[in-house]
Amino acid sequence: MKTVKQNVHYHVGNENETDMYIEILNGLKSSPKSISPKYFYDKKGSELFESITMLREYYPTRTELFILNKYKSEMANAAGTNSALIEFGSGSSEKVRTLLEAMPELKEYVPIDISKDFLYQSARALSMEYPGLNVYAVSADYTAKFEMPKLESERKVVFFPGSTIGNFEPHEMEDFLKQTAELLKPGGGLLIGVDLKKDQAVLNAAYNDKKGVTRDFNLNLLNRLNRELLANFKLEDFSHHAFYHAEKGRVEMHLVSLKNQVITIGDVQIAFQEGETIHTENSYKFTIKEFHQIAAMCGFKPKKVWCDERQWFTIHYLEVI
Ligand code: AVJ
Repeated sequence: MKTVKQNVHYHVGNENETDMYIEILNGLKSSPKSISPKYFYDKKGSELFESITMLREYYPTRTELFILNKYKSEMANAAGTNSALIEFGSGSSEKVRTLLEAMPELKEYVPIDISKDFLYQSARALSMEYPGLNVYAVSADYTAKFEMPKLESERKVVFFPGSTIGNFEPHEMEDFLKQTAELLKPGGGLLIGVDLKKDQAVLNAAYNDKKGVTRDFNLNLLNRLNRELLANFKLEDFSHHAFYHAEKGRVEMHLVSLKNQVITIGDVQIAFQEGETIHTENSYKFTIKEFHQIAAMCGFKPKKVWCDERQWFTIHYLEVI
């Protein structure tokens, strides 16, 4: 039998044992009530997010891809040769393909994602498209400690697109950047997508699209709790509320209870007052200067920043000092 030389390798970086039931119940028993935005992404939620990225009002994905495409050679230059490229939250590895076009000499790519099956499938597909590239798929929660496979390259560069960093609270963002600096070691690079502060009307429209896809995305969380945690939320008794909070510099998303009601999750009861909300997401926005200051506190030296003409979105390249 002919053996096929495989250029894809699978690793378990950490086991993701945080119990969804416990985490969600804690959030709903707190005051104010909250649920982490990471729970948006069940199958339906991932599909709805995909639809969001194609909405006229939702500029981040489109703008980031435009910047990536326009400046990919400069980014490849900054990343340097003989670096391994590590991607956090790689998903289908769609964005990295643009970058890879400008990095034909890249030898090692390490996609890291929490959803194992999808990650392995995407890594396999990518490895077949790039026979000269070694793909090390790592299933892990990259916000926690995880183990890396042994790599040949001298340097590491982390690619973290999507402005996902905007979902972190300030202290979580600091922990994350410090942990990333530790992984990268001095001289290592971070190529990261960061959404900018801008006209509030643009921000509000991006999270309140006319078609109501963002509303469905937010409400789908309740469907997920009904299905996976045996809850009995009635979706018609909650509404989508998203707004830019200027003092906090973030878009907030909430699910608003439209009446006094008691819902059950398994055998636990949760009471809602009319108007009470579940806070489901923060999406922080930054100025270039703000982001540079935070990064500097965490051991990064800003090297380069690429932007679209309207100055709505940035991709930063930073190096660990
Ligand atoms: C995936 C976190 C970047 O904050 O814009 C889109 C998620 N939420 N519409 C964002 C999201 C509502 C998105 N991120």
